[in-house]
Amino acid sequence: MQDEFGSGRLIKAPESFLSRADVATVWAQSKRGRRDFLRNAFAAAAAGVAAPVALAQGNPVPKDGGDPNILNLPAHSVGLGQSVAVEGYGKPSKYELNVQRRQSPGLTQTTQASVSFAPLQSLFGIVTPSGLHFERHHQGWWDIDPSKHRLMVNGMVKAAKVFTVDEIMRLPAVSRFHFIECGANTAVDWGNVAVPTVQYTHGMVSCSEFTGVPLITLLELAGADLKNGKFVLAEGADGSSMTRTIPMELIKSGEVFVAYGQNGEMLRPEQGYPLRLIVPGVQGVSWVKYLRRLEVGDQPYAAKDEAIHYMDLQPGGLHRQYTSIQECKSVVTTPSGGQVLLDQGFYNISGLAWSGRGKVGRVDVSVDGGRNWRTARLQTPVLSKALTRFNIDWVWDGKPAIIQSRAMDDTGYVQPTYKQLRDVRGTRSIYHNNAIQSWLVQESGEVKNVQVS
Ligand SMILES: Nc1nc2c(c(=O)[nH]1)N[C@H]1C(S)=C(S)[C@@H](COP(=O)(O)O)O[C@H]1N2
Ligand SMILES: [Mo]
Repeated sequence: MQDEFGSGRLIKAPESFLSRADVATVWAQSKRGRRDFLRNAFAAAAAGVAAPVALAQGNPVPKDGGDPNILNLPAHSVGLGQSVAVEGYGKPSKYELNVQRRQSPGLTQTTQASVSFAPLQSLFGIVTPSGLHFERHHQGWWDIDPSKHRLMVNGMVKAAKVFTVDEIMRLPAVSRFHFIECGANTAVDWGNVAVPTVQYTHGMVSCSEFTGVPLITLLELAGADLKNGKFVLAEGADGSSMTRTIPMELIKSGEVFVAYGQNGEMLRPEQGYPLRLIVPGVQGVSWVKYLRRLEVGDQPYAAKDEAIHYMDLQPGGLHRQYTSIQECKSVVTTPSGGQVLLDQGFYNISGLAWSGRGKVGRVDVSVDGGRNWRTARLQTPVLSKALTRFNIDWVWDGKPAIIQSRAMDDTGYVQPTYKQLRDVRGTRSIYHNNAIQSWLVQESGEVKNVQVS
């Protein structure tokens, strides 16, 4: 049961799944089977008859004469499995091949300067498996030799300092869970409904446990002027010359760090191996990958990725610049666009919420397009500037329903409706669309992306 868009685990059960009735039959047979097994074994021993032929191939006949596979167990329950470490680095089950990052056809002119979206509809909890982390490259990705890579700290410092990756890995480390969201996530839905699944509407967000060294430590080691230095320019080593200004206030908070680790192992090449900047709460573009230089300065740099791109168009020809924080946002991932509800009855509505300003405080869910709201359960852990998983019970009566989630963060900020957002920003914005998402459940059970103002 796979579909073109990989909308994930269809809620409709595939034929190959056991129904509840089947499960009950199997369970009853298994209990009866165990009794029969004992009875047969005793009878055979008493009568001294020949042992029955084994049912499963290659299954030795036990000496006591009992039927080794009277339960008619599948091969995997009676034979030998695979050897350990057949592959030194494991892979997901072959039944999960539909869980993939995906590109949006026609979105960009070249696949090097493009995006792949994370399959949010297929993920549980809050961590994005590294191989499914969304990708955004401006000039393609590289697998850089860490022994040759260097990170320089210069500008308003006592003496410019160059670090090797090994030197950085010897320093005191921190590990923290954070989400990264591209400022352009949900951008195609500004004007109207544009894409069918949550992978394409919201899949430019991911969450990992990152490990590395606080940026302030590196600045101190270089003797940076932390009084007059107000900004740091971060620069990447790929052809895009990705450069972003990071305010010193954020760095002094200790939250910004230079990472080499992701989910317990080294960063993936697509994520900036061997070094990337982690700027919690701030839009993805500031999380410079293949980080090679940090320059301390006393004013914002107005780099190309701040002066031309990543600005928000406003009505009347105005625009906003340096709007870096990803405001509070949420989305229901199940049920979501492209999925099909099997039949009426119980469903666990599940989704993700996040805020660039701190922790998620509350998530409300509506199944009637925003008329009535119920508060969802937040799944622990609820971490600052990390994805937060929410769940809520729902009994579907088979009638059309519009499912929405509305998150609130611990500053009290509430995720806006499309109308509220468009009143301020118009419809020509690209970045920073954090509006409430709506999924229409049709009578057929099919779920569609819709917009409710
Ligand atoms: N060096 C470098 N850093 C970069 C980019 C890039 O193209 N080159 N893309 C930026 C953008 S726009 C985003 S959204 C994030 C994407 O990170 P990811 O590919 O790990 O998801 O990296 C940012 N850092
Ligand atoms: Mo981005």
